[in-house]
Parts: sequence; structure tokens; C-alpha cells
Amino acid sequence: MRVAVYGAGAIGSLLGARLAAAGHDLLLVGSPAHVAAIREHGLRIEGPGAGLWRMPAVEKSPRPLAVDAVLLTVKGYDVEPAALALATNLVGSVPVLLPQNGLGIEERFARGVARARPPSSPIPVRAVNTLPATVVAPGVVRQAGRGEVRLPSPTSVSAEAAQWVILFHDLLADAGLPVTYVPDLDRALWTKAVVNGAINPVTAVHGVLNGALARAPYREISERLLAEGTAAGRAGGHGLDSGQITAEFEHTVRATAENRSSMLQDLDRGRRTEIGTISVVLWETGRSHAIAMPVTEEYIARIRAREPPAAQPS
Ligand code: KPL
Repeated sequence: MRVAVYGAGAIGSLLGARLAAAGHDLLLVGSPAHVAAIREHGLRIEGPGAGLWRMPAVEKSPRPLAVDAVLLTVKGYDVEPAALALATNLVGSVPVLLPQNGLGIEERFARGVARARPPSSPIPVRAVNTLPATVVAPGVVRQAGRGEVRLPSPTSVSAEAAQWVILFHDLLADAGLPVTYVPDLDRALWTKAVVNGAINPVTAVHGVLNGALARAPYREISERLLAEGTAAGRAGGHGLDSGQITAEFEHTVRATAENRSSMLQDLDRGRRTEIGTISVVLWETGRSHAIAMPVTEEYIARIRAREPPAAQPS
């Protein structure tokens, strides 16, 4: 299958390498430094399934972009412009996987597609990703722990959407990637957002690996963030179960103990973070239901204070 990875950073490059290893025809669209390194030396993956893969990499998507599927792995705040570019460049109705952290991603995608003139009709398939990946250097990505891609079960979506969900499930599974179906994607997305809201800002502010959150003093901060995020999600009607969220947090911290969270990697590189699509959405949901979220508010402010100035609006 011809697959484009649009926004080939840590997770996009990892997925792209696995698909290339399974014999698919890949095109990576990424940042200038990453693309230059991949063109010169290939894409090196460290950790499970380590190896070196050669594949075409470009800084800008070609027009037309003639592929059978797209993995859209830009950050949440870049989904709208990326969707505009894809809707402009893709030919026909092509399924696009959206595995971003955070909430409100489908809405951003739809806004981008609506701005394309004339628009093609890419088909968004929302997913949850828990695979931990770190860009070690341009052209080098490490899988630092275990995780999976979660898709909505085909019976939970329309018959039309089910075919695209199954397509991505089989594409990833055939490449040996851990992929599962979940009965309630909205709940899975909110659960992941609450867990990210308790991991990412804490690791980023304190400069620690995910594994540090299993112990004092960070454990208590994360527990308070989990409680606040869970209360907001429950008030918003997202069916969250606090026992399941705590179990998911503990599992993620153990399975990704050696990972630098994506938010920590963003601050390391002086880049904007996903605080706007994770903690800010949780906090706004809480506020609209009169739920006090002081620790979430504190960590939003601390992340904002560390982001580059141009990045402040979310
Ligand atoms: O979502 C993550 C992130 O870093 O953003 C994981 C991989 C679960 C934890 O690091």
C-alpha cells in the first residue's frame, strides 16, 4: 500500500519505519533537519525492532499526493493547517489516521478540510496512541517502552466508517504493531487526555522521565491532576471511571518509564507544546461545570511560562 506519513516526527517515523519494514511504499513528510538526515543516512530506529530504513522523505507534500492512506502525525495544534494541505493535495477520498494526544482534534481536521478550495474529501479516522517514541537526533528515533494504537471497534461506528477503521487496524497489525479495538472511543480519548494531563506537564516542568512519576514528590502532583481531570471528564459526560484511569496512569508510567514525554521533548527543543489540546481542554470543561482545578491551572501556567513567546495562543 502507498502510505504517506505527514508530520514524521517521533511517532510518525516509528510507525513509518514499521510499515516500510512490512513492505509498504512509504513517503515521509517532515522537518528540514529530519528529512535531510533521512535522505543522507536513512531512518534509524532504536529499541524493539531496531534497524535502518531507507525511504523517500520530503519537507513539503507533493501535489498531487497520490497515496492509499495517510498517517497524520503532526501535533494537535497543527492539525488544521495539515488538514488544509492534505485536502488540497490528496486525490479522491483517502483515509487519514489521527493518533494525536488531546481533544478536539476531529474538529480541527474538519475546519482545515473546509478551508480547501476545491476540497478533496479525506476521511478522518481518530485513534489513541500510547506507543512512546523519542527523536534522539535528526533521522534517529527511539521506541522507549511499550504501548499500542487503539481504534474504535468496527461495530461502534457506521458501516462506512468501519471499513476505514479495519483498513488501519490491518495495516498496523500486519506490520507487527500492537493495535486494539476499543468499544467507546470517546471514553478512550478522554481517559488518555486525563492520563496525559497528569504525565506530560509534570515531566516537562520538572525535567524528569515518565518513570519518576511513580515516586514522591511527583506521584502526589500527578494524583491531584488525575483527580481534577477525571472530575472534569465525568462532569462533561464522558463516562470516565476513576479506578480505570488510575490503572491506566500506573500502567503508562511503568510501560514508558524510560521515555521523555512528548511535552518534555517539545520544551527541550524550544517548541510549542500540546498543553492547549490536553490540560486547557480539561480545565475549560471543569470550569464550565464549576469544578475547581487549581493544580491543572498551576501546571498550565508553568508550561506556558516555558514555551517560546510566539507559541502562547493555543
Ligand atoms: O502520550 C505520551 C506522550 O509522551 O505524549 C506517552 C507516550 C503515552 C507517554 O510518554
